[in-house]
Amino acid sequence: MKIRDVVLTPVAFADAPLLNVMGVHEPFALRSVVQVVCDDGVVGLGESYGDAAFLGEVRKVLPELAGHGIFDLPGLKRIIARTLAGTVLTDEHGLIGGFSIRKTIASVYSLFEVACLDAQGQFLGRPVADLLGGKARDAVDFSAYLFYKYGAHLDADEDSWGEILTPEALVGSAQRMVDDYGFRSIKLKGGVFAPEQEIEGIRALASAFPGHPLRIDPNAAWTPETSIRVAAELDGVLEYLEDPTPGIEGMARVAREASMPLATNMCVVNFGDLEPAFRARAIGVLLSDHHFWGGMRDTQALSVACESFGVGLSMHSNSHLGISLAAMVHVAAATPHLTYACDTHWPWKTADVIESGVLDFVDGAVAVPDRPGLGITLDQDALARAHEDYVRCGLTKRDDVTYMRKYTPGFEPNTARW
Ligand code: GKR
Ligand code: MG
Repeated sequence: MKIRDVVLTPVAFADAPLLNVMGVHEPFALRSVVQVVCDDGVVGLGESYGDAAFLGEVRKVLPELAGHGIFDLPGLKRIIARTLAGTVLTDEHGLIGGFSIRKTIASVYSLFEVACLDAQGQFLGRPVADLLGGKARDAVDFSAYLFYKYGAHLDADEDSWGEILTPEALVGSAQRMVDDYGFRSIKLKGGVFAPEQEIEGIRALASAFPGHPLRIDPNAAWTPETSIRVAAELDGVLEYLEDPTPGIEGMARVAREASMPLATNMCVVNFGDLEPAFRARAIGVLLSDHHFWGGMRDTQALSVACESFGVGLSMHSNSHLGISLAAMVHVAAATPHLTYACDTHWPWKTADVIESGVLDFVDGAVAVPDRPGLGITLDQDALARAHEDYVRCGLTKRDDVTYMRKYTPGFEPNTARW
């Protein structure tokens, strides 16, 4: 089973004007889709970032892959490491931590690892979760991912969610997500308003949804002092407090005072960060993400490291489509030490590139597809439409800051600003 060809398709899909510490989501989110075509006609699928810098790295690797065996994943990693030697990929949205050669290689490798595992599974007639050691659970729990948001994009009509800027509107959006998907855990993306206002939002959610575990993630918008104060005010209310402040040292300072565990997808973003973070007892929960932690098997390795040091595991999300969701579900299912419901941006999108009906949410969870590979089918017409949207929208990178300045001239993103 060798790779005959790899087709890379940049795509865009409509996104809502969701607010975060860096600004506001643009009208389209960018992704990349790869089809790894094998010599017997099997096609493995992968999905990842779609910004020009990432696509540029992926394109360097493409000519090196023809003839490579899909079961030789260490060899695949060597090809990618050799081809990308010296490159440090930087995203500009600043929401998933620092940059390194290791993270660049891990991100590009992950895209192809997922596609090769999908192809392996189709060849063997087994779901990817089986190739990863088997299911530790039949369905994977996800959280309701709430955002403050504007009612409409610039020059556009109001979307179906409307404006979400008040505690009442937050509760309304949570109700819609809980009704439509059955989520239990609820996460609020913070770092948008002064902490007092966001505390009020969390309190409103706590009284509207008793018994639902709650989290807030301001993407390091607060100083350690503010974070300690917020942690005290939300004592007994949060299941975890995600990235309140920048850096391992700052997080460790907050962790010493906070009653709830601190979680991160910003200050621990590759294996080299584990030792300093664990030594400093900076975090109680790590948000894994196969897209930048080196794929599905390295995510499992990460989970073992976390378990060994008494650290819980959750899962980070960025705006994504169905291929990524399928990969998230398979790896989450095959990772015994996964201690919290995973994040997903799923409810915010209105289109996809895969055929529907496989990844449905029931009681907040997605059942692991039992078909071979990832268990999903690419919809070629939908892929073509998403590629046309990519070309038409003209975006080449995620830039929440510049878009925010069109709503609020002079807006300056700044972590630890409160
Ligand atoms: O979609 O705006 C967003 C999120 O803020 C995302 O970019 C983050 O990476 O969800 C992420 C997080 O947990 O930090
Ligand atoms: Mg986060």
